Amino acid sequence: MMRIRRFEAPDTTTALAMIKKEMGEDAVILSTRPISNGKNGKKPWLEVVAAMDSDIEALVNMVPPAQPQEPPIRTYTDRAARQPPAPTTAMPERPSSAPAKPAPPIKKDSPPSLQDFGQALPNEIRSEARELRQRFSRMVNRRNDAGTATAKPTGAPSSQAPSRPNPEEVALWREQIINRIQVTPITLPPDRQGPIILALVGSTGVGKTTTAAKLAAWFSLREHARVTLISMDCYRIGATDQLRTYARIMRLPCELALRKKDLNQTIARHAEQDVIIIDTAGKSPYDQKHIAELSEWFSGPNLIRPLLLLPATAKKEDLATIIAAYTPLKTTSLILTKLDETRAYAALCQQVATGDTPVSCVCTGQRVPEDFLPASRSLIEKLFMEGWDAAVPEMTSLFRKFKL
Ligand SMILES: Nc1nc2c(ncn2[C@@H]2O[C@H](COP(=O)(O)OP(=O)(O)OP(=O)(O)O)[C@@H](O)[C@H]2O)c(=O)[nH]1
Ligand SMILES: [Mg+2]
Repeated sequence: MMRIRRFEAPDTTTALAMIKKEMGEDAVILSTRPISNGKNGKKPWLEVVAAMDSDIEALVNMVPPAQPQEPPIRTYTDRAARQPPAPTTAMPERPSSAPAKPAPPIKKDSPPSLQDFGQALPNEIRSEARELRQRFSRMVNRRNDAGTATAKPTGAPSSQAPSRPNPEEVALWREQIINRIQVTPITLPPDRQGPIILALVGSTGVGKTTTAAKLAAWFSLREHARVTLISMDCYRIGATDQLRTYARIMRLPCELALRKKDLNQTIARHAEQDVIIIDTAGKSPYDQKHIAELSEWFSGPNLIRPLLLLPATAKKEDLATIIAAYTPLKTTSLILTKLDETRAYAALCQQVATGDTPVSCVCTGQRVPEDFLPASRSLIEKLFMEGWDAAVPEMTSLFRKFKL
């Protein structure tokens, strides 16, 4: 019986369907690689090597003593795909019913083989095999669900489609995602009673202090508002000096508040201001204690609006983690930073569109105050639909309009 099988298909969906049909739900994918790059009018083609979980365990438990020097476990999938050495295992060029050829006997001085490190590390390989199988079945389930998910935008690529979605479909899908993004630039309500208080929160190094200075400049220079800066960052050496330096250049008051009591007293002292901007310490989104502490500090008599900074350079999973981690703070809006440091906005766009929190500002570089703009729908659309280069003229004209 064939155990490790090689499949060729025009795309992953078709390959997965073939594997599922021929090998069942327990099959795991050992490797995938393109075997034609689609150049010269040729359609791209894919080679997928798959195996049964039980076969991997059989390979592991079979055969001779371990070599003293073992290669790292991570090479397992590559090696398994290239040289399956088990006597009962063969890998045909194409799926076929031909009988399996026995593998050549292993020489004593031959390099370490699959069996060797399988012998030494069976548990690790078993757990990797299990993980691969779970990933495979998650992939299959996701594709099966895609067609029935009601939350998906209409026109989304269907799981049933035998080939890749065409560019028009993708553009339509992207447009529908972008349309879901809420955009609400921060403004000063004319009928406000007391200052609006904005607290910048987010992971380490996302641009909180720089954006605090940009926001202060925006309100002070553009809106002619009275602005106070407060630093609550006693965590990093020099953090307060960084904000103080910006404040000194802009001739704005800057205070330090290290506890909830200090914060409320400082806010009370600056009650005649139009805007108070609080800079907080950056911590890991997994630091729940820090987020609970912020939540506690911001509760109380003053309405403090937490603004969550999301860097365009973060991975999709990390953005989702950050958004989820800061949910207890009830963030009122999002500030997108470091948009200039990448040209790939799909992850950010998707994550921002997933929630209801509006985008209020965008940061496009390190310069204070220049590289900052209040969010506008047309800018967000341009950037996420057409990319950085297409959005630059729009940004330039907005900078000119705001005369920063
Ligand atoms: N390219 C680029 N760099 C930025 C942007 N915003 C901030 N930076 C840079 O990112 C670095 C970190 O910025 P900070 O403002 O200190 O970040 P932070 O979130 O206050 O950092 P911590 O307080 O340490 O958590 C600095 O070098 C900034 O100049 C941006 O929009 N684009
Ligand atoms: Mg900072």
